Amino acid sequence: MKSYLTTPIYYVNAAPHIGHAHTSVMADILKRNKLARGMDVRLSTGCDEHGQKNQEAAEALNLAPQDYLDQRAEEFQRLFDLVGVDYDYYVRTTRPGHKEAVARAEQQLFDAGLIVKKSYTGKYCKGCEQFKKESDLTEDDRCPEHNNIELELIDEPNYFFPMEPYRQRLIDHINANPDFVDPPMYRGELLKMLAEPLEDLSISRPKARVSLGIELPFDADHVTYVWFDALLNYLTNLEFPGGDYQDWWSECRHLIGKDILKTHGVYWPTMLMALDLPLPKGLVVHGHWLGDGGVKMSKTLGNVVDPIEVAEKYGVDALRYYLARHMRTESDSQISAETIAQVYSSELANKFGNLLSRAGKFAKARFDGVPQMGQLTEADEAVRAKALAAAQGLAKEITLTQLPERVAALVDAAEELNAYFAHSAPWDLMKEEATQPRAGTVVYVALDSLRLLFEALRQVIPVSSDKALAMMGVDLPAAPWSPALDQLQGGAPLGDIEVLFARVD
Ligand code: ME8
Repeated sequence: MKSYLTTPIYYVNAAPHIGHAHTSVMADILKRNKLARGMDVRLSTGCDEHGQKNQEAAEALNLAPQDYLDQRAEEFQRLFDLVGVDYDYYVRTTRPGHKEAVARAEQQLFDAGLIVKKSYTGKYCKGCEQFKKESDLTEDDRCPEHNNIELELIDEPNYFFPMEPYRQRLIDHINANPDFVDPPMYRGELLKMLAEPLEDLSISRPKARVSLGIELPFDADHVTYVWFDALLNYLTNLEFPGGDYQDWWSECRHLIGKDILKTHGVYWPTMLMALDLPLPKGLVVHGHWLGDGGVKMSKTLGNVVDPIEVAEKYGVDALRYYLARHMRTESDSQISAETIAQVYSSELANKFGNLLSRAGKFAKARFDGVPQMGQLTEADEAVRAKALAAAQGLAKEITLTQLPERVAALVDAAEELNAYFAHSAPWDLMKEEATQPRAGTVVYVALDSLRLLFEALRQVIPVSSDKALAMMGVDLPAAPWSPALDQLQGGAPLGDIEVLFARVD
């Protein structure tokens, strides 16, 4: 079975931040979950390179636009590589193949009379790269997403794509496909947006004002750079309209932050309908990370979390783990370097790392490898069952909404294993010959259950999990993965037991 996951393509007018790392890491985790279930998966992430914001950012640095874009695209790619995003497509909208496909799609709509030219007066938010209706604005006439940006009053000829003709069809589609938007809260929001007639979508700017875009094939004085360009990346990655794009397109889900629900839930489906193309399977929406104090991160407030800094200080897996464990899809969540460090130490180091180190070193020193498992007690069976059930939570399909609770179940199981190990005190049992086999059983149960938890954690923190499995001397599980107990072999050697999650001050 195929699956095609996409992330937004990010504006490159500034350095990548935690939000960009977030959606791409989440897509990566969903990809690993699908791979573990034996699916064939493709993942796209990358950059939205055109537009006014990017053009102005290049000008501010006195750089030629292409040089600026090349630098930023590399910087974003370095971040995705650093945080372990296993992407199949790294999108750059300046890629010639993308630009040609966008121009072809525009020509198709223009020829069908679905794009019209008219002069437009309105307020434009550079942050969103969108015109705003009065009803979109805050009381003091600002964009709710970009309070710090002055809206521009624009009066110029633009080409427009009228969306209203597709509104009812889209409502019907959403009603007929309950999982078109996940979680359902955003489905309600989307239907609310569709309750009123839809405006015409501006798809071009005069080249004289903004040059960083794709020239309209039917009017060389105008460029497209707005959503019409960006959204089509999801298709052009697949070499649309050629190749086997249909096989993947029919299995596409877009991961997005709640800020771009309208563009993905209204603009994009209406564009696809006009182009006579099927809609994606669905939208997977998440909330936003807020900085310390529950407010938007900003340099002035000093509450910005830099993903690269965090990854360098605490390790990539500290960051990935925190994102997976603490993001909520239906509300915003807070993040700070301090809370990442706390969770790293209280969960990754103290629960998973600690048990691996204690049980692993004990097994090596006293049993010269994996001990033999003897008769199981009720307590043994209970911790084993808990570990198995927690691992099974990641062998099933996960949604973004479920991810934090599935990870929490692994932590609970690890906590119980730690308590079991401490309470069973195998070091005491080793003192009498008669109870030594029992000590072996305890160590076996702890290690084998922990192995299961790390097999599950491979989807979230692949690098550390694979290291842990190597320390336990086991092969990485093959796909499709089906979690099972008793995969450690009594008498088998263990690898070197090293510190998995080093302490950080
Ligand atoms: O909107 N918390 O690009 P963008 C969580 N180019 N996620 C966040 C976040 C936060 N605080 N801030 C940003 C654009 N994100 C367009 C998209 S797609 C065809 C074109 C993530 O750079 C989240 O996924 O503003 C959000 O939707 C996206 O970055 C916006 O990125």
